[in-house]
Amino acid sequence: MKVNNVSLAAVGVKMSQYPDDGKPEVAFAGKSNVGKSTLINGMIGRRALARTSSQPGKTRTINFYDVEDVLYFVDLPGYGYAKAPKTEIERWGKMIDEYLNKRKCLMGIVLLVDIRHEPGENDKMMYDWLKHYGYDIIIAATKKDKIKRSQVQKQLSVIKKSLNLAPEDKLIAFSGETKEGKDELWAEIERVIGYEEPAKE
Ligand SMILES: Nc1nc2c(ncn2[C@@H]2O[C@H](COP(=O)(O)OP(=O)(O)OP(=O)(O)O)[C@@H](O)[C@H]2O)c(=O)[nH]1
Ligand SMILES: [Mg+2]
Repeated sequence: MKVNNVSLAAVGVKMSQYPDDGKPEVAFAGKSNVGKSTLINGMIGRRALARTSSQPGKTRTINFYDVEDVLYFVDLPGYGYAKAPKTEIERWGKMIDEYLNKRKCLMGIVLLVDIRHEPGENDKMMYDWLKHYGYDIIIAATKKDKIKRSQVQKQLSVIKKSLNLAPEDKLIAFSGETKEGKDELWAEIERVIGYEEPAKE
């Protein structure tokens, strides 16, 4: 998709605050600091529309980005930020749970994992849970620029094995620095929402 127009359409913590125009949406989930907001910026070609930080726990609300009036990109707060107060972790859990459980126009999830590490227990739980609910899942292995090219295939195999990916799940390496993986990821997102490029005049 050629992206020219993106805007932050809604910020919320409960269902009544989320957009209700029925446009399809794709959500970005993953551990705190894995690079969700960075990946969203890369996909829409904006340097800093989604706020990022080197400190985990940056995104605390559910943020809806309207992309070309075609779909929403949904930036979720990351899980597994141990330093957050317990009450906040609980609130976070409920918010994500409700969103993933009840959101009718949610067509697919991009689950981000760090290409350098074997996925953790939280990643496995999230994957199994998403699978259980029957979502289309795309795994994005982020921070590709942080490892040697010769290590990429090996790390992808580790991730595939560790999450026990199903044959239909797509696994794509991505870098927020070089934007490698962007076109492949866009193709998958378009497939998930059933988007077809408008015919040229
Ligand atoms: N080198 C490199 N750094 C990255 C990449 N993706 C993210 N980062 C860095 O990792 C840090 C966290 O990125 P964010 O995009 O804020 O992570 P997040 O998943 O949105 O984090 P939360 O909002 O806390 O859940 C920032 O310092 C980013 O610059 C990447 O592909 N390559
Ligand atoms: Mg974020």
